[in-house]
Amino acid sequence: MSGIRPTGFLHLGNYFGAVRNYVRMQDQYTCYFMVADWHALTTMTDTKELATQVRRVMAENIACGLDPDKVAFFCQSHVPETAELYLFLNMLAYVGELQKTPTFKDKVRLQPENVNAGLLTYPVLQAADILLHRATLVPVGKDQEQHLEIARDYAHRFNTRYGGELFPEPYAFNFGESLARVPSLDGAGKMSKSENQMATLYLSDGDETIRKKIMKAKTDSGSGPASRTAEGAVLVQEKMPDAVANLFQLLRLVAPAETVTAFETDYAAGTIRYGDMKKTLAEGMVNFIRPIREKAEAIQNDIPYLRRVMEQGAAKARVSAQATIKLAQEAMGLKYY
Ligand code: AQP
Repeated sequence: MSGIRPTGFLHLGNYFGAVRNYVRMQDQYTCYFMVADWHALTTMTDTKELATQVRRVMAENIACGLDPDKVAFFCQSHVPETAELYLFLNMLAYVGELQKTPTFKDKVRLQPENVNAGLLTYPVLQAADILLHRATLVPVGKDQEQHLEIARDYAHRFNTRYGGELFPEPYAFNFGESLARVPSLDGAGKMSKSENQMATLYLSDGDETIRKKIMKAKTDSGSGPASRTAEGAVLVQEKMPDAVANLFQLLRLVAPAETVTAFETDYAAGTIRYGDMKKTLAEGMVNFIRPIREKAEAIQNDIPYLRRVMEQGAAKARVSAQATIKLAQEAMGLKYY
């Protein structure tokens, strides 16, 4: 189980942190993936573009290889059972704990004029999304790791308070590897839909935009760990600067291993030419993003098809959701006859 907020165009972070794993999981697991439109409402006050954005995120997931026939791919608000479980879990969520969540603190900083209760209880809604399908594996990026800890707490608290083992503990999942965190091109934080847009590569970016963004990315003034000053003195850097490490991380995502090794060797020798590295990275990204962009554009405009996908996805998700809600009600003693 996992989800993505329809707050803008998908970017490389969403792809490598989440969607790539959705696609890898779809042949091996029973999967529930959703577009988290209720979550979007915590930060989105103007909903005029919401419908377009929901369709776009749906289209982009499908363009990346997600097959709506293999998984339940749905829109969060089409599964109203989510709201019932959210209410139940709110009774297990402590306000003090929620206030300490780093993502809540970040949002308070970013939108001080709109610190709504939905923002505070975002982790509760997210736990409801996951526990509703009694999911155990949650393919997400590094930024979501802490929310999974909260979801595990609620699963445990529910089982302890009401008895039984209804909810298994969910874990962030990346096929045994550490969780992905795709850095922004300016080295200041992660790529994100709603922040840092000039330093984020979107799956909708045109070829020239991709090239421009990458050529502007920060590097280093030298040419590797041992570089020379204008006076000829040798400077040795102990640690690869973050901006350069970020570029290598991005290069590894789209370039063959030999190409990465060649640039690493140049870097170690102090002879790397960052302009060449960026050009290689830009072409790798263009070739990676272009087919996804073109496919997503076509799907996004096919509203009857997307409607079928959403209806089919919600129908599958509601079977699992209704079964869980029934069991939760029974465990809680909400059965009066
Ligand atoms: N940079 C990233 N690297 C790896 N994974 C990432 N994810 C997001 N950014 C990165 C993963 O993508 C999934 C969807 O998360 P989201 O909808 O919260 O995406 P976002 O880009 O973070 O969107 P917003 O709207 O801009 O959210 P905020 O304001 O929270 O940053 C998740 O699995 C996430 O881990």
